[in-house]
Amino acid sequence: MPTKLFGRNIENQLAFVGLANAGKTTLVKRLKGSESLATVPTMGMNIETLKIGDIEVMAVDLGGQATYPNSLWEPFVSKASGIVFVFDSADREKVEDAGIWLKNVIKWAPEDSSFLFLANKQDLDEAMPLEKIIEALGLEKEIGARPRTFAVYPCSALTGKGVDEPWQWMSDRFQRKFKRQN
Ligand SMILES: Nc1nc2c(ncn2[C@@H]2O[C@H](COP(=O)(O)OP(=O)(O)OP(=O)(O)O)[C@@H](O)[C@H]2O)c(=O)[nH]1
Ligand SMILES: [Mg+2]
Repeated sequence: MPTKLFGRNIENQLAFVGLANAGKTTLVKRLKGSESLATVPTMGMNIETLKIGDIEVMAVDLGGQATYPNSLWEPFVSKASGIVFVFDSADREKVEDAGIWLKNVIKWAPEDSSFLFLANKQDLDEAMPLEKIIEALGLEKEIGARPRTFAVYPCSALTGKGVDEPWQWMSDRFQRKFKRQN
């Protein structure tokens, strides 16, 4: 029997994680096609529904501030089918901190989950290029460990540039999984 959370199958769960201000809520709003991308810091979490083909996906947008990563992320990440780690490419001071949380999230993620790392805020002049981020966070190793289920893309949730391709990747992963279950 599939486990239910708020009346939905949690197998179809997508967890959005990343440090505060990385752009998770902006991204979810864009994926939902919301008219306004205005956000406030997420207190706790927001739960949204996203459509992938004819699959209804529960998107859990988790707050990145203060104590949330410690207390709130693990229960959602450890049951998610898809995990989206949003990284602020322009925040050079928090690279190390982001790397620590990324390692934890990778550890909590189910082995067969689809893991998407997004180097967000690429529209900003001060954004680090993708190659630098891959090197700083040791992403090469993660891709090598699970080449089909771990993907890395640069994007801007604010302008929308580069968002379609990774979302297509995640959609393909969900559709593949859904087909296997039927
Ligand atoms: N320039 C730029 N700004 C962005 C981008 N994505 C988000 N932002 C801005 O970054 C700020 C924080 O965005 P949120 O989406 O609220 O960040 P969050 O990750 O949900 O933050 P928490 O809820 O506190 O964990 C807002 O001012 C956004 O407009 C982007 O791709 N480029
Ligand atoms: Mg938020």
